[in-house]
Amino acid sequence: MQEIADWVAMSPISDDRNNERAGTMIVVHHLNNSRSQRVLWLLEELNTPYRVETYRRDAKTNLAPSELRAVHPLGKSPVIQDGDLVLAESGAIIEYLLERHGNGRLVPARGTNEHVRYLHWMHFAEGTIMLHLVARLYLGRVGDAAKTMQARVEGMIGDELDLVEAELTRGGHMAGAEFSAADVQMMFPLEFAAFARLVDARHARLRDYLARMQARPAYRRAVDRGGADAFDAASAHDAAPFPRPSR
Ligand SMILES: N[C@@H](CCC(=O)N[C@@H](CS)C(=O)NCC(=O)O)C(=O)O
Repeated sequence: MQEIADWVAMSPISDDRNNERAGTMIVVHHLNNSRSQRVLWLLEELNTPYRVETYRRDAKTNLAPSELRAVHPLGKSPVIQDGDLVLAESGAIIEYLLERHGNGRLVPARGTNEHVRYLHWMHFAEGTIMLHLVARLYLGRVGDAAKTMQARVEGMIGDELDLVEAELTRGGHMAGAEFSAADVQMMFPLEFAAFARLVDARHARLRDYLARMQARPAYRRAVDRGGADAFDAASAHDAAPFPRPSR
């Protein structure tokens, strides 16, 4: 396992010009049934070439294999490598890839309402709804002692899904009429919520949105590259099972 101090000492700062001269290709360290699906999907939307290194969750613990710790000290997915750069945290990866390979695509113009909404959903995905979905998953394993907290967390998730439902009346995407990287970032928690059966009859637009996103050609190509995904309606039957959070 790589020590954290060694990893910091490596100064993982990419020198773009050197990478381009060396013709290096982005490597996506992809874990099945995970947030790295976001990165594959974004790269497909951008038509940016990349190589996939696949890791499988442990069939019993559902955790990532220890090999991922050799790539990044936290051992989580996604991680990308671009030349000398090693970068974790899906939101940061998305912003980095857009800056380097986006040429302005998939980000609403600065100074517009859409851009503000884009910022909101980009941060909301990991900072709010994913936090509550993971809390619910863990509290579900505690038993009766966690019931009060679980009800509180479920209430917050319900409000958050209602907010997404309302947002979708304003143009059909997370940041207005146009598809953007906020859709890529938000899909994982929304798919996870649907998988946990938290998306219900109140969320008709959200259900339609999930189907529309999963039908995008770039999303389908990402599944082809990364392998069947437990949260994708079309390939879930071929995916390694993911333990469904209980109610
Ligand atoms: N906030 C991080 C979360 C990273 C994360 O927790 N990834 C999960 C997969 S969705 C993981 O690697 N889990 C395996 C494990 O914890 O062993 C991100 O957005 O990249």
